[in-house]
Formats: sequence, structure tokens, C-alpha cells
Amino acid sequence: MNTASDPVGAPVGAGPLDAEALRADFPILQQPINGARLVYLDNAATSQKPASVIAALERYYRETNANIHRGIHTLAERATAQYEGARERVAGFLGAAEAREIVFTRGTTEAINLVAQSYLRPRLAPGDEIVVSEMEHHSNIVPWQLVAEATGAQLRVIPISDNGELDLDTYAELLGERTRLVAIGHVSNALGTINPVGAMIRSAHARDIPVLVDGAQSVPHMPVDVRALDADFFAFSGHKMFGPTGIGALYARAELLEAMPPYQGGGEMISKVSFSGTEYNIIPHKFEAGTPHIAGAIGLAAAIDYLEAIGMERVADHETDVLAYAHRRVREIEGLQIIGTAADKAGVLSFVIDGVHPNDLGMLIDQEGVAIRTGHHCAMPVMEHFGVTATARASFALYNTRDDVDRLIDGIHNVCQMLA
Ligand code: C6P
Repeated sequence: MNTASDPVGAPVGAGPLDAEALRADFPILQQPINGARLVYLDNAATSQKPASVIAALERYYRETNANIHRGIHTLAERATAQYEGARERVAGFLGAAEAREIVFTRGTTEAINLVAQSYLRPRLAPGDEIVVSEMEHHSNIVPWQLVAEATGAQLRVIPISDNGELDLDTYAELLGERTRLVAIGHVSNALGTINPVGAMIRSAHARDIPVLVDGAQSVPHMPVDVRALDADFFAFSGHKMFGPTGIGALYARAELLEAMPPYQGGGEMISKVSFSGTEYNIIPHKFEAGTPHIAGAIGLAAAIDYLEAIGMERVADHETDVLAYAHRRVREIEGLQIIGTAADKAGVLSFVIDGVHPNDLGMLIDQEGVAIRTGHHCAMPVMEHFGVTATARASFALYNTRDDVDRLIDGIHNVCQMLA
């Protein structure tokens, strides 16, 4: 088993990656499930972890464990250096100008809630507007609804077309005097659509409107540069990009973070506490109250090492190939309808089949060792748009192969026959 951070697949710049070789880096994928080779196609929910990330977590707890920014003993200094080193790695990976623009959070959801409560809520008045889209994950809808309810503001929704693309003409019309923020997913978890966030940010900025990008489904699958996008806020989760659960980050431009009040109070987010008044710490520490997920941040840095050694362009190219192959092959299945046929898509294949409930498909195909997700994918407005309550969803990662797609197709054929 490879425990170094170097992936065993083809090295950077050496053409197409070897997904089958990369699969060997993931211990969990080596076990049979229900007697068959595991085909893991639920990567949009969470990805599997390479041995190098597991080793980094173990090494941290065996050799380093201590609280950070508090102790002066050797372990405390070592843990602090590794945690802050992880912040540097995240900043570099996302193209942020400075590490202090990275706030560690539990994941995308917490990052978006932080912006909703700390940045937006104090700026909202009755009648103000927040622009989101019909294809958002609930994590990029409900936090805005909460602050809208509390302040009398309202959500304005960019509609989607029947192939799952944003209606950009309506988007342009929605940007107005009362728009206080645009919050938009980079890649839809339910449809796979890659949204033109760079152009959308430019339109919003032309009207001085800040933009938050939900990058939960883009960061693991394609190169992302927050400065090239000119995003004001960018949220993502570590566990979808081969890192641990319970860690993610918010990128925000330093001047925005400086102007925001703390989100939570507690240890480490202060510089001085007294009953006559408390002074807050500098950014990003002002937003990291309490003991953070130190091991998680270090594991996330190991995941970034892993991805950078492969190269995100190669990851994107590989997944584009697997997705295109999957699109071609599912067309063989009678009564199958793809939900989400945008021209620009990342590795998500959502579908429904006449006469087959997605949950039945998910359960039966699991018996053959194929793991997919079924349900509303925390994107109920998308389901409503397409008039379904659930879809089956295969979502791909760098270790998936065309053979995995063949196993999915065989499984679907078997289930359809069984239920016919
Ligand atoms: N989508 C899926 O199966 P958290 O839970 O905070 O790590 O991520 C939330 C989230 C936010 N935005 C998008 C676009 C997402 O896809 C997700 C998580 C998972 O599709 C679980 S519902």
C-alpha cells in the first residue's frame, strides 16, 4: 500500500491519468462489497480517502497531537505550525492572495452560514434581495432564507432550463438596486451543470454586488482559482476532495473578513476579554472560536498534496471522459431519462427510469457492489422543476474508470429485468 503523499498513478504532466492505478491508493476500494469489486459512484456525497491522507491523520495523532496557538511546548508548536501550514496549502490550492483569507470551517454548509450571519445579515433591510438559483443545494438556500426571514429581505431565484442550465438573461434582470449578494453553485450536485460563475461574477461586480460561490462540487474535480474568478466568497468541503469529514473552508477577500463581526464567540477568537469590553483577534482567527479540527486541517493539506501531485487538469480531463462515456452508455437503457443535460457538465449523472423507483434501483444495484445515491440530493427545487421526487445519481471521481460505468450499466440492466 502506498502511504506517501505521491499517488502511484502517472505523474504530473504525463498525459492521461491512470485511474486504475490511482484506485490502488484507496484502501477502502480494495474490499469487496456484497461479494463484488466495489464500484463507488457516490463521490458527490463524499469521496474516499487515499492512504496518504489516512497516514497523515494517524501520524498527527501519534506524533503531534496538541492544542494550537495556546501552548509553548514542543508538541503545541508543532501542531500550530502544521495547522497554519495547512491554511497556506489551502490558500495556494485555491489561488488566494494570502493565507489569512482562509477560514477553516466544518465544511461548505458552515462556511455559507458564516457569510449569511456575519457578512449579510447586518447589511440587510426590508425589501433587500439575495439572488440564488433554482439548482442550489439546500445549504445555499436555507442560510439565506434564515437571514431574509429575520430582516424582511427576500430571495430572488434564477430559473433553470429543462436541460439544467441557468437562464442568464433572467439573471441579468434580477441584478438590481436592492441586490445585496449573489450566491451561486459552481457545479450542481444534482445535475452536474458547471455554471459560468466567472461571467456571472463580472455582471454582479459591474453593479458592485458581491458574490459567494458554493464550490463543494467543483474543487475536487477541476482547477479553481478564486482570484481569476474574482469571487468574494468561496466555500468548499474537505471530505468531497479526499480529505477528512468535519473540515472545509471559507475563502473571503481580506477586506471583507476585516469588516465582518465574529460568527461565534469563544476561545482563540479574542485578543483580550474583560467585562468592560472584549477585543477580537485578527483574521482569520476571529472566525475560528474554540479548538478547531486540527487533524482535519492537516488531513486536508495531505489531500491537496495528493491532488496537486496528480494535477487538477488531468483529473478534470479524466472525469470528463468517464462522464461522456457514461452519457453514451445510459442511452442504451430503455425508459431512462437523464436529468441534467447541460453543455458544460462535471462528473454527475442523474437519471430516472420509467417504472423503476430510484430507491429500488439503489438498493438492488448495491447488491452487486455498485454504490450510487438516490433521493432528492438536498436539492428539492431541482426535483420540483423536473417533476420528480427523486433521481438515481452516479457521481464520479479520479479513481473511477470506464469499467466502473460498464458495471453500472450492467447493474441497471439487471435491475430493470428483475422489476419488469
Ligand atoms: N452535497 C451530495 O450528496 P457539506 O455537507 O457542508 O459538506 O456540503 C453541503 C453541500 C453544499 N453544496 C453543494 C453543491 C453540495 O453538493 C453539498 C453536499 C452532498 O450531493 C450531500 S447532500
